[in-house]
Amino acid sequence: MHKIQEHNIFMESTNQTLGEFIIENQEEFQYSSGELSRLINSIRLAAKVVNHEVNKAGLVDILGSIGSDNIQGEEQQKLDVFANDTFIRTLTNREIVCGIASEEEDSFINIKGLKKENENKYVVLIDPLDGSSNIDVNVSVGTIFSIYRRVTPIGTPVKEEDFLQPGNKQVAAGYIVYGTSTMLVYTTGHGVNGFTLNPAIGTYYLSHPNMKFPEDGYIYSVNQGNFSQFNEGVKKYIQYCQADEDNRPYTARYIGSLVSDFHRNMIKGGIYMYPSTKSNPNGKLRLLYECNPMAFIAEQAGGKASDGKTRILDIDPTELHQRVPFFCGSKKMVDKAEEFLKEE
Ligand code: AHM
Ligand code: MG
Repeated sequence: MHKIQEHNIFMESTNQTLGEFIIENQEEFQYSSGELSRLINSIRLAAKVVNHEVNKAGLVDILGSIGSDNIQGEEQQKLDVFANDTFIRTLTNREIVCGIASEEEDSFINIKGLKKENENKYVVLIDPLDGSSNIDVNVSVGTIFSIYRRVTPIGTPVKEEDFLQPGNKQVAAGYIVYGTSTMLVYTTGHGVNGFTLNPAIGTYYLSHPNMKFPEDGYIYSVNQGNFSQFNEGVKKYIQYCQADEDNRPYTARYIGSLVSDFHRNMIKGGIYMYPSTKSNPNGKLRLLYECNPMAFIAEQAGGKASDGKTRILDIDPTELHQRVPFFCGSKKMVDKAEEFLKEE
């Protein structure tokens, strides 16, 4: 049986708020002008609004589908639309970015300045409500965001190439998990910090400073219902996880909400996998909205993210809604999964 690992759950309580933390760490940003800080502040605000709505989902007529499909033919839930609108509206009204791409939008959005040219440097890519099929059953969902500096000239309309950058060019990335408590976790390339929302006063407090993936873990998270559709390497790795040897079998935990599965694995040690399947040869998850930001956070927390062979952050994207197989988590576990995949 597996031995219980030491968790890196941080019980220290600090009184530092997210707002204070952002100001204090502003100089860490390479091109600090306060713009990135204001951008993260806007995301923090939008996340509070979405959190409020998610939490009353069971009370009001907000559950269920609105009967339209998004670009990828998936049914959009009402809260998906609400979260998408909230993030886009907040970032647009505050004129804080020059462009936004969202998992829920067909194409990217160019943000024009109201009074003068938009001189902002950053573009945001967002999955406004990830795992939304879980909302109806009161299971945690999340928001994922990723921030890049534009590559086209400031003051001109953004182009697709501003969004199609490899993940190693991200300047910040984060997620919000709307769980038993609401947390915002983010990185600007200087480690990963987690903030918990105190709903009574609407303030996030630094609750998980310097989060780290345990180097090894004992949890594997995969939709095992797809087992018959996985390739041999993935099947063998899953069998390895289940074998009664050394410190195995591992524990299987799969919420079906990437943010929540990732968050648990980062705290306890584990691997999340969404491999290619016969019906989805590139897996299900989107490189730009889901895999890159999670990979950046994972690496900043000492973990690893791979498509099975290549580092996620080194993949050159070719389209906005591109999908890739995803293996992410404790470094030793991802290394092991790659070993099995290489043998193919
Ligand atoms: P979504 O962006 O449409 O919500 O899909 C992404 C979600 C992930 O959060 C989750 O890990 C995965 O899809 C679950 O997929 P499946 O139900 O195929 O296991
Ligand atoms: Mg998603």
